[in-house]
Amino acid sequence: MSTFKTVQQHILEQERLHPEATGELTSLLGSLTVAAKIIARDVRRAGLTTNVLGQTQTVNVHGETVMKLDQFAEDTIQRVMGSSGMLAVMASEESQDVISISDERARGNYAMMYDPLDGSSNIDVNVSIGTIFSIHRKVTAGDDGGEADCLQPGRRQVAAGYFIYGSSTMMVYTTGRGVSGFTLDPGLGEFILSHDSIRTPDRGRIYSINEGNRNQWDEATVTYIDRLKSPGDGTREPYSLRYIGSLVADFHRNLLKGGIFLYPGPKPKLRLLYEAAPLAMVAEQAGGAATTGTTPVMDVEPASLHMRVPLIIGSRGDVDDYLECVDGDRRPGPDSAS
Ligand code: AHM
Ligand code: MG
Repeated sequence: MSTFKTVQQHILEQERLHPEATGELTSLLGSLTVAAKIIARDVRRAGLTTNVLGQTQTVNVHGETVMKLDQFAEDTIQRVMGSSGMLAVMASEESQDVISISDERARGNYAMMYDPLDGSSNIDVNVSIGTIFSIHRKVTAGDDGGEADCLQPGRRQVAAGYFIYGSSTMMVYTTGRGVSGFTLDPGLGEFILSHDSIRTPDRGRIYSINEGNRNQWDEATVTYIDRLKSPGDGTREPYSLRYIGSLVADFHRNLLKGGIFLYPGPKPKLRLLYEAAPLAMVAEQAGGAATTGTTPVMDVEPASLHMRVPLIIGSRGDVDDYLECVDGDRRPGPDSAS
């Protein structure tokens, strides 16, 4: 008989593997599932309620128009996680500065970075979107956290993962001991273990990149993509292009099926703290890899909250092939903050 396990049971089990654990991380991740259930509920009803689809009048820190559902997800996470009692500070893709925990009694020992609703441009057209999260231990002294708690390299994450609001709602997360996936049972309102010990294939047959940006790619990327399309030596079939334009959805598909996602330099778009580092931890824990072209994403030192980096992530064999194409002189480096 197959085992039945809720995400809460699973998180508790993971905690027991860490003798020093205090239960705070378990509680934090538990609160996060509550926020995600609220977001999932409203994403499901998006076409039915008039106040959820469409744009707000606000432009975010990246110059992008904030969608109503973006704002709703941001408010939900701030509300639920701000009162969880487990966080010292938060930082969001949607907020210029760090988000303090206003209630002193609700302050904890972790910092959380998140992208409340990744793939916003797809919200109005019913395409999968997601929430990405990254959790670090607080490293500064004092009760309230600050920017220094957020500006830690991905290698120091204690947990990371994402929720995907797709044909079903899933949570995929890691605390550094492999990757597990849970599917939300809408009847029970619980995330149930559906993908135990996820391992990504060593190599895939899919590449995911915005081909419309070809004129802006660095040379290594042009060379690599051309090789995927026309392997030349006849030993391989050309790869298939699959690009949703929703990072969580593109990443999730490639994680399960194998393949590579690229948002390369010299004009990277994706943000280190909210997108690249957490997905890099998931990829590595599932046996895959993530690089900027010069550095493993997990080792990049964040220079600022909204720093962007090239992201090449997926099956290890495919990422290695990409790195072979990186010419020494033309390597794309992590972009400065933008
Ligand atoms: P967002 O966080 O504002 O939604 O932007 C990030 C999204 C990713 O989900 C996706 O991979 C990428 O932007 C797509 O960008 P583009 O439209 O340039 O291909
Ligand atoms: Mg995003």
